[in-house]
Amino acid sequence: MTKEEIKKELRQRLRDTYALELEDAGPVELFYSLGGLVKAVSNEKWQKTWKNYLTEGQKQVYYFSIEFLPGKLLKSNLLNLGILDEVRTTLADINVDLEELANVEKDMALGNGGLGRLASCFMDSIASCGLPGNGNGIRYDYGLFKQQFMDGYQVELPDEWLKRGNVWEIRRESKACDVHLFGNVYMKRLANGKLEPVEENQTTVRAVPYDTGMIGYQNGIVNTMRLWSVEIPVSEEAKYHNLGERRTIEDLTAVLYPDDSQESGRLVRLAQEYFFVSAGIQSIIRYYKKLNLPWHSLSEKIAIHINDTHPAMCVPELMRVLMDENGLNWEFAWDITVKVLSYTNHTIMAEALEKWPVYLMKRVVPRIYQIIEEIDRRYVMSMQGIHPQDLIQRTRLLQNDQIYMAHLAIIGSHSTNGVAKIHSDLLKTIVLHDFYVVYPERFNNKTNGIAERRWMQLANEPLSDVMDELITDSWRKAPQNLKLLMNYQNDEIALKKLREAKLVKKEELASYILETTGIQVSPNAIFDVQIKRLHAYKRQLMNLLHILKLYFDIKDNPEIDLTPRVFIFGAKAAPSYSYAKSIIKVINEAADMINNDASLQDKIKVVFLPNYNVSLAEKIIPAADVSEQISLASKEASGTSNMKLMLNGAVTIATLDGANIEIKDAVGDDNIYIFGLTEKEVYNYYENQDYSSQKIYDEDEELQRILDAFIDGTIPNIEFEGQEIYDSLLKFNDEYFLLRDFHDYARAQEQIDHDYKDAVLWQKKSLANIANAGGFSADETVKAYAEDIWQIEPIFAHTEK
Ligand code: 26Y
Repeated sequence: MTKEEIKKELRQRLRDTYALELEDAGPVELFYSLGGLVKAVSNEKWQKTWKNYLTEGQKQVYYFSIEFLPGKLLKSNLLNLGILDEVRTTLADINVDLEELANVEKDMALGNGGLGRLASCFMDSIASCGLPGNGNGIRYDYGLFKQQFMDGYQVELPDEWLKRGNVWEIRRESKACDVHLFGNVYMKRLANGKLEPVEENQTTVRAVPYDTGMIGYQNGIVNTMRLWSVEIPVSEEAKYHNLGERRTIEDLTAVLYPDDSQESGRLVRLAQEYFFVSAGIQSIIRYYKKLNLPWHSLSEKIAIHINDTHPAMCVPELMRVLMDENGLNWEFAWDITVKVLSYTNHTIMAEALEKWPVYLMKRVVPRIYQIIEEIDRRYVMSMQGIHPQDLIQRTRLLQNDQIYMAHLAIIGSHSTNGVAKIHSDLLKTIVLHDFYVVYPERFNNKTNGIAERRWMQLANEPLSDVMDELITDSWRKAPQNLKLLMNYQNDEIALKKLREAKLVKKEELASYILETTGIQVSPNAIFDVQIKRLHAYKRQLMNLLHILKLYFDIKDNPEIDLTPRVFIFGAKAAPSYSYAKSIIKVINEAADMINNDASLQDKIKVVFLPNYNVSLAEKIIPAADVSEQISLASKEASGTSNMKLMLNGAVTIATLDGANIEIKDAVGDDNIYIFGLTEKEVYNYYENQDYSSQKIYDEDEELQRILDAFIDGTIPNIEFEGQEIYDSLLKFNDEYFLLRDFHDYARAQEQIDHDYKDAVLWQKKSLANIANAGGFSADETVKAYAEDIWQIEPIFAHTEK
């Protein structure tokens, strides 16, 4: 598109929709007009893409996820369509700043954290690699809550992201389908002697899909992310004269559950899970039937991926649709189901492993429960004489009146993967070891990856420009080419350019910090960043213990030679997770104390930025010098902010956990700061039960002073929270071994303080991180899924043949 064409299109849209001239339009009108233009350009490609899939009869994957976290789409859509620069300069000609328009867009925050963001990085990469793949999820009316701080406490506000409408989606009423909940089911014997399920008194709801185009990076491909919204079917309207009952139905897709790895076990959540699973499976089978192929070919045309256990009801639902609605027998339907489905596990934390009480499942989806019972019965039967009785009992679906959703997902699919090497190994050797004995061939690893386009090209233009200049722009299509940067490790001019690019982003972040919090920070200080959900195992509290150590060090010795450092936090706590909320409160109070103490001479500052989300991540990550990845070894399945920060030249301080280990292998020991217990040492403590935080405390004056600060009034306004935290560390024996890892952590931090002073040395480390980040591209990850698990091929490859 030329500049003139863009201008003409914008003019027309502004007139048609708003009765405005280009010169009179404000950012909101301009954003929606530009969004409309983008959609018009991409719709043509979208139509071509799906028609192509249909005529080529290519196998497609459907990625089922209860969370998607795309963030804002304007700039990434412009980039992927190849018109970002043209649009930017066209707007500049009429004195409009593209950034201002981009800010009008609300973050699409239909996810909590890692798992949801991964789903969106995969959507970008699947389209960009030309792979036939679609998302299937829920269109929540309210996304993840907005976070504010009041008196240092987290306050949650609703996220009204749809208030001004969503320019990217298309409501497809013609593709709606019915989903049945509640009621009861019994088996009726037919004349031919066969048993048939009869369902009665069900509540029928309408699932209406809203499709969003997932635009591939400059390759003409546009895939579909389909999100389902609940409505009352027209035929049922009369039943719902009672407003309360209406609301109950409409609430089904009203809000995203704000729990990240903390089970909620609520009825509505279960109904949500079934709702998007059933609607998705129905629409896939409807599509398959259009192809006029025999049922046994289903797995040659369709792959369905279960993102964590939230969509695990795919197993019984696909069975139900194949048997009850299409007359297949159990054995045939089961064979197809296992071939079509695959599953990713994202956590080993016990409290995040989904289990549903039998009574709830029976009530919400009685027919599904029947099928689950039968899967369980057949599983137990088929294992008799092959495996010992206790193993069979441990691996079955039904135990203690609960349904183990991970067991359902593993037994009902052909592939189970973890999300980093260590995580996949732990699944095999410990967490899911019994299943590994039963199905060794089903287990595999797929280390997570990130969409480099969003996290470098869009988020960090100064760095991208330097990269283009040094190694040409080939890395934009082929992230592995970032490796070429290694040739510049001893080139002082190149190092200086990288340093200057970082400074630009640090200055921008410093202004943002000043605007939003009133705190003044120097861009010359080390920007030390910990951004992720607030969770005890991620150990934000250990970061704070170290900050307090520095605080006392400066207090004791005002002349101490410390490199000025700004500690930056971004984290939301699940509203029901009170311990996590207490940690937020104490960080905020400690921050206040430190930031207002002139005697510290700005040697340390602490900034907790509210409302961490994708857009805020895009501001923080390019400005980071140090990346905090300090979870207790064995607890973080992978992590993905570690990859984003590395890509932007931050140097990592880390435990040997999740993908940190692979990052260490990629950059080499000199370019990362490793500390702390290993996963083996952690498990040894579990086995020997010989950890005593009290003992460490009793023998350690420094830790005494730091921990006492929580209860002796040193940190103000935390009477309750301070005590709670103090107790968690001593009375309750420090579940995540903070005291055990503290000194090694402080040692690594001291090394950082020392190394940062040597600007060239530090910049070399930073360069090595950027150069080796290409191995963590989501493009590579989805290609591995495509080859090993889904057996799908890029559309180009197919058409070339
Ligand atoms: C059952 C329910 C309460 C629940 C809700 C959300 C359970 C889990 C989750 C979310 C889990 C999650 O986000 N896990 C993260 O997945 C990332 C992508 O694989 C990993 O990088 C990260 O280590 C892991 O914590």
